[in-house]
Amino acid sequence: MFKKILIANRGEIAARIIRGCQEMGISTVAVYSEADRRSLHVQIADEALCIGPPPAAESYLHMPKIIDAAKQTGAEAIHPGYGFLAENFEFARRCEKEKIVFIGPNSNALELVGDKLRSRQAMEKADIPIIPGMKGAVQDISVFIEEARKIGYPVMIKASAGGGGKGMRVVFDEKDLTPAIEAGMREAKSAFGDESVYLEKYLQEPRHVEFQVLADNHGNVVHLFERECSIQRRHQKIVEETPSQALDPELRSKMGETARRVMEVSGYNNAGTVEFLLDKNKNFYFLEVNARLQVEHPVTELTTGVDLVHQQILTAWGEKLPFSQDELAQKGHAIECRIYAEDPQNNFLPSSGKVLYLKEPRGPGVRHDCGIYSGWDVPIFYDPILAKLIVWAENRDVACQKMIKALDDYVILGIQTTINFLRDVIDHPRFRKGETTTSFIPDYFGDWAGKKASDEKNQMILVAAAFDSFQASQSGTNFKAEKKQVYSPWLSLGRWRLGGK
Ligand code: MV4
Repeated sequence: MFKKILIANRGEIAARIIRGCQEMGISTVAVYSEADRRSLHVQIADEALCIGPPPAAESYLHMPKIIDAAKQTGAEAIHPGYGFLAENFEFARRCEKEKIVFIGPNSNALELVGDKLRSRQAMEKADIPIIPGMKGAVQDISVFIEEARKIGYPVMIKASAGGGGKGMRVVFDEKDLTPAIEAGMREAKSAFGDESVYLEKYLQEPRHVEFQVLADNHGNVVHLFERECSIQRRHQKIVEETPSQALDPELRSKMGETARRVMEVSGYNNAGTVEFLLDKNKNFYFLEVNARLQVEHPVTELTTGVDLVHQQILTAWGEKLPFSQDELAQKGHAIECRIYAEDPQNNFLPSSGKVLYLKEPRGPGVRHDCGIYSGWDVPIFYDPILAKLIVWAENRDVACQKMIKALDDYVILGIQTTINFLRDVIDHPRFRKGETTTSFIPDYFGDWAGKKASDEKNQMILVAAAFDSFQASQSGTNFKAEKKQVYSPWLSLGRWRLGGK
């Protein structure tokens, strides 16, 4: 097995991966920017290396610095987490060239699935259902007009380079088509440096249902069922769950089998996710492959009992998958809420500053994947995700109850967070009924003003925070991340015992 793995990421996901490595007896190397000197991932890793100034382009996205860090520390593999270099096929290729194992798919599969139009073509050839529309990038407006007439309005313009809703436009009428294409091209150009766009049929109020897949280096591919991720705000997921209320066993196995084939067709290995859109009539269409460990992976772990980080490491090492498709099953229900440093009462403006107090929720079936601690300063440079709260219960109703209780118990002081917003989302009658489509947030939470916590709760929180801060001051907590204390029982013993007496 690998002896040492470098984690090319930060925050909660770096902490999650470090934990997974340590559980397997693998030593870990954290890399960090100057803004992250005191970050949690630096404190919990076995070794830590500063790789540059705060901007990601000069640190977490800087390929030569990260490869150097791996060489310098003797790390045999790099886990990229999500975001940053996770889906960068050039980075995967450089790792391959340097004989450092990239814990993710091979660079060719990564290149293919990163190109929306190319993967659409490959999937159509393999009889994977795709949304009706264009399969090639053309510049000629008349081709768009003709295609839109053929498939019928409404249609959607999408960027070939794709992602995050950038360059996307819905068009209900032919007279609006040309300006929408031009606007889409402009937006795609500035977001991706690639102005090519294509057109497909617009699905109204679809659900976003994705399938987790694991593929080893020996041709075995299994799926680990679905995650329902329709609760999104401006293309950012905020709540994910499994199983999806929209699937029955038959549809689930049909979509799962399709997801498996998507990975086979792509020549994919390691963990990945196949995204589908599901329409009102339960037709499903391939959307794209997410070639990484995803933020929402814990709901799959809790319902299948499979540790996805362990499996990523094992398959990267060359092990065969330890289970076949028919040995995998879903049990119970899991829900995840993403905790962001954002102000829901101020248009979700990112919030930075010192975490004055953190009280983590606990209880049976409660998991908290966390990247922060009391006393830490949230930097402004990166994605504002702080932590994830995941619950498991025997069924969806109980899982919702557990989530509400856990959110009620959860306290973060000093910065604005999405905790109270999430509580209202989970408690909404439509959510409780499982009526979750991609228009849920805009329909019911477009103008969320929130509720003030009761004076009594605020007072209790303040007393608890004051007490906690007093305790911290008494114990002389220090945050010297760069000089790591190596724990040795001998250091705490007197000279006479060291002398063997
Ligand atoms: C669509 C669609 C409707 N019709 N494509 C948004 C991000 C991107 N990955 C795909 N997206 C969509 N593509 C067609 N043909 C609606 C969306 C969409 C969406 C999809 C999943 C989750 C949330 C969404 C929110 C708005 C739009």
